[in-house]
Amino acid sequence: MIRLSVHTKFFIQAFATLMAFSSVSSTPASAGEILRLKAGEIRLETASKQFIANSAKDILSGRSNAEQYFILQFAGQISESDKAELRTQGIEPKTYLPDDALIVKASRRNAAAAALSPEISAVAPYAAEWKISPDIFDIAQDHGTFMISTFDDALTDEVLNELNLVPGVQAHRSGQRGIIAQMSLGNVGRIARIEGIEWIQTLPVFITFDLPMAAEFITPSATVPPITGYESGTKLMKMENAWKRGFSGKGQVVGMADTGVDTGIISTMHPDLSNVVKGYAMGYGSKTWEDINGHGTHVCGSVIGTGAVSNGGIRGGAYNATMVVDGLWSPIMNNLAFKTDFNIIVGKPYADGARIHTNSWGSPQNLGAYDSFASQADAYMWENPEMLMIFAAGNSGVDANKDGRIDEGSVSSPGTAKNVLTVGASENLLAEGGIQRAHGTLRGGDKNWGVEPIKSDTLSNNADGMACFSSRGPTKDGRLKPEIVAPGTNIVSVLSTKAKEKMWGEFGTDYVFAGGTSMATPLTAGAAAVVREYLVKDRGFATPSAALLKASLIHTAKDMYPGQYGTGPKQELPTRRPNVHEGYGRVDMEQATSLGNAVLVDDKAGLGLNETKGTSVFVQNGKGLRVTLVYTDAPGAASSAKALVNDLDVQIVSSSGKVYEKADRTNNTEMLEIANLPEGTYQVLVKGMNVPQGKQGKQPYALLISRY
Ligand SMILES: [Ca+2]
Ligand SMILES: [Ca+2]
Ligand SMILES: [Ca+2]
Repeated sequence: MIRLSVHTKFFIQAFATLMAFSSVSSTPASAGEILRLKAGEIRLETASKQFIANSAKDILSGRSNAEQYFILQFAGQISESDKAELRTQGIEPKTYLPDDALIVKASRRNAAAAALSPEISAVAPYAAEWKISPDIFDIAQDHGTFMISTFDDALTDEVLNELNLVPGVQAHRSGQRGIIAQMSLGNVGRIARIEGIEWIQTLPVFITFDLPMAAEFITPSATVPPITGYESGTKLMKMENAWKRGFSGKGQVVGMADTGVDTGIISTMHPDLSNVVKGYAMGYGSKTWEDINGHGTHVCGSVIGTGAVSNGGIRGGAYNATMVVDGLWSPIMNNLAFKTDFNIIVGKPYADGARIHTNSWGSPQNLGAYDSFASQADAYMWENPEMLMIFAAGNSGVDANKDGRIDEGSVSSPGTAKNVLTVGASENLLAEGGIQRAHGTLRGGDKNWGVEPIKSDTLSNNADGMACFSSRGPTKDGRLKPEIVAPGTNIVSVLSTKAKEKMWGEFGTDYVFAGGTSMATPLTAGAAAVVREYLVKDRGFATPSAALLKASLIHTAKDMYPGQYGTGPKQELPTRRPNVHEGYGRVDMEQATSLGNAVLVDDKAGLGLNETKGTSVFVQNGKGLRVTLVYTDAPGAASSAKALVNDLDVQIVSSSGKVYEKADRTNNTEMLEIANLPEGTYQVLVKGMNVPQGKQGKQPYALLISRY
């Protein structure tokens, strides 16, 4: 929504003037002709000619040695040797931009010289108007708080000093490449010209992704009903089947960033949380990681709760794993408030041995955007490919256009990141306790869920239904999110002894009901810990990549098609998986820990541009093949209109040469499911279609192949 204040209108005029220097076009073009930015599709030709024409003047004015940031666009795909060649010319490649362009650091002279090469189609200074997120127009006030990213850690202090020299700007450092600044919208246009700034966006406000409920909506329960096994949410995920096989997370360490856990003191921790081994106080002004909110304790219990006080009746999926806690609660802000730097939030638990990190929070603004924070999440996983970061999709699922279907495009950042596993909520199966009212009667229900079949439906009456509030994909650049769902309504877990609120109502004295993608996410993290234990102990992967872990969960998920409203015009899941509601389906631990007949590939060397690797499998007549490819991609630029950087494809090729493929140019996760194949040997090929930002030129990947 664009709400225009007088100042905003003034700012848009200023912005339009800036934009006039670049010609915007939406016509498709071949590789290396169009720059696809959030600011628009841009042809660099004019700006490039202008820059080259001015390079003689630079020499005369003594400016030619000044280093700055440029966009170099190539006439075709960028190879590793192209980048090596740039380095020999004193040009430092930084970020990839589609199509076939790089942001580089170079002197004006070297940049102008590079333009002479036939491989380079254009060179132009990285312009101020490309650095500004379109979401800035969404803010209602003249003043705002903004997040500014620099190109380099070493530049951040320099940029900070320059910012603080601008009248009316108050800025402080937040993280390696991050600055938080308060200023007017007019100043945003002004400071965008500062060299070294990559991106400016509004500062995300992070919230926990439990769905708040008014106390009068809660079904009172005088006595604790007998435990059926469904309360924790683990039963619908068939977690018991993994436990029976001996996998319950032993030896695995899970990190969690949240409001804290229980007392924040190991020696006085709730008996169910005896596997919490360490915690950090990371909230602004906080000296403790105690949980006065209750959210973090509930989330923690869903991962590693032992069920000590319920005879194992209510426990987390990985009740034998251990937990390291990041407390993000700020007593000053009375909310989540912390230094937004994954090298700290995820880096500390990583150093403590965690290889799964669960996050039931995000920012419900600028839905679907691949913003700076999403890019940073991807960067952390790119640098640390064994760490699987898991994020809740958010609770922005609504039927605003009143067609009886939840609208698309509502996933929150950082759940919009490519490499993280993003989790939506499906319904738990529980007819008593918690919230049992019809959707239409909940707060905002008339507006959000006011049309049948959603209106009179309830939250936990159909195992194959989506939670109405669960955020839906795709992202703004068309990527499929969430990838997976787990139960997230009327979930019972541990009640913090410090909590002031009782969320969706108490369940006895030690437990409490809650709902939200917040609850589905730790259940998935517990599943990931159990699958990781299985991969290590049963499948011989000593250090499985996050991509393999993510692929294993996706590959074995249960398609909930057609959802809870039958088939027809208001069918909940419009297509079989993958779809932007359930992703690839609900976590299924029976399948995820019995991959005996599957081929699992964790290729850490990876593929370069135009390289192909193949695996052959024999398929009996009438059987099907399911192939899942997942890779942890290089981080996309926040300024880019497209997050995907490296592009691998998977193909199935029959002995007669028939090719099955999706030729996906958008996602870093692909699944091919081909049923009823003729008998024969099939080649499963993974191809490097485009690898502009490889590790030594190569993109690692994980691949799972099953016959069914
Ligand atoms: Ca709708
Ligand atoms: Ca329902
Ligand atoms: Ca692809």
